[in-house]
Amino acid sequence: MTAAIAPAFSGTETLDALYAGLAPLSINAGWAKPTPSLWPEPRRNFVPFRWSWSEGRAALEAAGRLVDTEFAERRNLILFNPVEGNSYATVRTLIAAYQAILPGETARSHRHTPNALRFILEGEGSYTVVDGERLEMRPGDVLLTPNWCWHGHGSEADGLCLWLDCLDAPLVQLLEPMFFEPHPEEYETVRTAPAASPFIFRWEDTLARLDGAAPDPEGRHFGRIELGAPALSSIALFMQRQPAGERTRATRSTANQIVCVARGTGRSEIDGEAFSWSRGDVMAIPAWRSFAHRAETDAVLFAMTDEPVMRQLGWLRTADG
Ligand code: GTQ
Ligand code: FE2
Repeated sequence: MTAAIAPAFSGTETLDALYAGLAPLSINAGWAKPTPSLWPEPRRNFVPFRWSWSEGRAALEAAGRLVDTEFAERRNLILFNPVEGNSYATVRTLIAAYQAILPGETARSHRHTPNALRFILEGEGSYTVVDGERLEMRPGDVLLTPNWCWHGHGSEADGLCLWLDCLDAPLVQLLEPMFFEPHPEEYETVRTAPAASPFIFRWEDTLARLDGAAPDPEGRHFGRIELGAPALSSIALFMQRQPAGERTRATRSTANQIVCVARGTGRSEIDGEAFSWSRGDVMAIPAWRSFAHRAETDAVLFAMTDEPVMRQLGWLRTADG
C-alpha cells in the first residue's frame, strides 16, 4: 500500500509561487534559466597562448637552486591557461608543465589514473623508470606513462635535464576517476633496461619517418606522422615538419591542442592573434579556435590533442578557416 502524498503544488497559483516552491526541492524550471545550457557552437572559454622556453628554462634553473626532489616530488612548472578561475589546465582537458632534474637526483615513483607523456628538451643522461623498466631520455624523444603505470625519474647527467610533461589530469578531474598512489618503496626497483619499448618514440625514428611523410593535399599540415595510434587512450600525438617559408591552411577542430616546438622558428595565428615561436615554446590552441602555422626556418612541431576522446564520443569535428 502506498500512502497518499500531499499534492504540494495544488494551491500554487502563480509562476513565481511555483519557482519559489521548487527551489527548496532543488528543482529549476528549465524554461526560466538565467543562462542557456546549450549554445550553437563551442564557446571561447580557454584562450590561445604561448609560453616561452627561454623564460621557462630560466625559471627551472632558479627552481633547481631553490627546491630539491625530496621536497618537490616533481620539479615542474605548470603552464596554466590565463583565464579567470583557472590555475592548472593548459587547455580544457590537458595540462603541460616544464620539468627539470639535476645531476644525480632521483624523483620518487608514483602512479595515477591520468595518462602522461614527456617530450625531452635538453640534456643527456636522464631516465624514467616505468613499471620497472629503465628508459633513457634524450632530446626529441617522447616517452609515455599511461594510466596507472608506476613511474619515477632520475639523472646521471653532467648538467640539467629538462623536458615538457603533458597529462590529461584536467579531464580526469572533470570526470572524477582520479586515483593517485605513491610507490610503497618510494623508488621503484629497476628490473630491466630495454633499448626499445612501446612507451618510447625516439627522435631519430621520428625524423626518419618524417622523411617519408606525405603532406596533406588540403594543406592543413606538411609532412606529419602520428606517434602511436593513438599514443594514449585520451591523447593523440603528432610530429609535423614544415619547410621554411610554408604556411598551413587555417583550420579548426573540436579537439583541444597543445603544441611544443621541436625544431625551428616561426609564427602562428590562433583565432586572429599572432604568436612567434622557437624551440621549446609551447602554445595552447583551445577547441574551435582557428589556427595556422608559418615556418620561418625548417620546423618540426609536436602536437598533443584530446582527439581520441572527441572521436570516441562522436564529437570530433573540423572545419576550414
Ligand atoms: O613526472 O610524474 O608535470 O605526475 C605533473 C604530474 C609530472 C610526473 C607533472 C606528474 C608528473
Ligand atoms: Fe606522475
